[in-house]
Amino acid sequence: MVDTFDDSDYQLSMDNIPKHIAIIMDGNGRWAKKRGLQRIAGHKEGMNNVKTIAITASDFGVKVLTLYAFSTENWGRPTSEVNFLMRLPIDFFSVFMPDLMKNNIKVIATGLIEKIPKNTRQIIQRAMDDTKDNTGMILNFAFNYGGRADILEATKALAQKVKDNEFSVDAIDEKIFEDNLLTNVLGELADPDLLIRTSGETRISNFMLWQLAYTEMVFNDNLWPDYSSEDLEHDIIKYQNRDRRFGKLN
Ligand code: V07
Repeated sequence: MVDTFDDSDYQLSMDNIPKHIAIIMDGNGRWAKKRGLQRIAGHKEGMNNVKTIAITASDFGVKVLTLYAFSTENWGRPTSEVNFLMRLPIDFFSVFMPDLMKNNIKVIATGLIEKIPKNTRQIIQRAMDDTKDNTGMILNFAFNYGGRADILEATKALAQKVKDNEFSVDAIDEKIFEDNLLTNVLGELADPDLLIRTSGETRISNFMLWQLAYTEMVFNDNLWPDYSSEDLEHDIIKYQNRDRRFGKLN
């Protein structure tokens, strides 16, 4: 049913918009290769598309858009590519800051931020400061993020708190666990309602392992630089035609 779903007759319903959408922006390297360009040209094009999709999501009334920008595993790529990727947030904000302000979008970053180069970190921090009073959509960059690392760090923090007698082992429940994950800043919006992965790959790749427990997933065949506002609309329509049960029967 899900895979044969034809949404051409269906319309977007504005009262069932997923509150939190997470996207794995895959296919930038392949997009470049298809055109005989270097991988970094694909990353640059992908960066421009972040603006388009963020504004569209904001217009639809999405409350949180999480974008998987750099995983803890991406350090294993060639140094030249890693260096290029580390500069993309600088380019991004130097070009798109006015658009973010105009659309009342608030920027945050979740990930092991300490490990990224100082100048990039400072630019991200400044963007977070400059947009902190914006009341619209939260644009959350998962930057140097890994799902297992997130869970491991939470576990260590909890172990330390038990050791410090902040609470007993038995007191640890899902709420306390979530308070120690990197997404705790998102409060009740921490868990995505919809995960989209572009470029036809059907894996989670260590993204938000805890938070994706009940998330609906849509795998779109388009490469990220080609992923359009219409694609986002179609993927949200797919979400709206799913039956979310959270393990219950109803
Ligand atoms: C990156 C462009 C999108 C496709 C995926 C790979 C390349 C935007 C950012 C970014 C990150 C943090 C931030 C502001 C912008 C970014 C990386 C890669 C590493 F605060 N796009 N983009 N960061 N790509």
